[in-house]
Amino acid sequence: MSPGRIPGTARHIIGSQNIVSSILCHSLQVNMANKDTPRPAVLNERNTISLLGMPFCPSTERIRLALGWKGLEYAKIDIDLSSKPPWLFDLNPFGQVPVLVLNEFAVYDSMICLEYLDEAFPSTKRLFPSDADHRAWMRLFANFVDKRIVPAFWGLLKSKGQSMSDRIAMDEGLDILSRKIKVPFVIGTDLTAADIVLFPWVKRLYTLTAMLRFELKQAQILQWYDGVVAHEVFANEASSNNLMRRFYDSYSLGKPDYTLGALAIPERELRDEPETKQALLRQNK
Ligand SMILES: N[C@@H](CCC(=O)N[C@@H](CS)C(=O)NCC(=O)O)C(=O)O
Repeated sequence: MSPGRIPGTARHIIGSQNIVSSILCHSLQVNMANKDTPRPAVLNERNTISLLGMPFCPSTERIRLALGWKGLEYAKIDIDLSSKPPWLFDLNPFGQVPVLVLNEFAVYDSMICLEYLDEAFPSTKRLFPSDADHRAWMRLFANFVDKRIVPAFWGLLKSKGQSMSDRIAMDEGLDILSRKIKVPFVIGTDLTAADIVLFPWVKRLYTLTAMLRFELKQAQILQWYDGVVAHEVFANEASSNNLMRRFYDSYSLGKPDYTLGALAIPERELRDEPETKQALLRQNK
């Protein structure tokens, strides 16, 4: 069990209900479910949070980070997006991940999931500030990431860094963000949804520099990233850089290899292995 998680029986207030959760385990329930995989029984378990996701999906990463920050246990159901199980569409008509399921209620779209987690579990660490202006600012921040950074990222990935318009859009977007971001966290001293929303994208820019032929130069963003990447929640929940590179390599060739998702478990053991200083030293001996 990762540090900071609410172990065993946990008590949460959901809406007006006071729910005592039965054992909520953070375990892999299904590894890369495909069209032939039956609907997992855990989806019907009372008071158990299930996260349907994909190990390399940046939106799923947001939810893993949020659940980690809140110390909420959950059952992980990874989906093979090249062979979607029919029951995924019952939970999200768009057939996308992430999807959060709790007591037969399904929520999708990462930003809506983050807001839902804050409202459903008000006694856990908050992701959003309480006053209207700051909440709106955070939604605008997320909107900027999703409308400016995300499309430029896909454009760079698909063109292997050749698309000049995406290169310019990314640089301009990062310039704007760097003027909004504080350190160690986006709004200053507290970790919030803004850090969680941005992190997976900066991580990808950082990790895929060679593939994207794009160098992140904004000092403020680099400083912010260095700080959050060392934070316990980010260190525990972020996915393996090496597998991520292999996955995006296959994605950029138009054939995303979702089978790599099965290797992402257990992510912690595989994370960064060939890249750590020790491993490099061993290789170079
Ligand atoms: N706006 C959504 C985007 C979700 C999304 O694009 N999910 C991708 C995986 S990262 C997906 O499910 N792709 C499969 C598909 O679109 O068919 C969010 O933030 O949750």
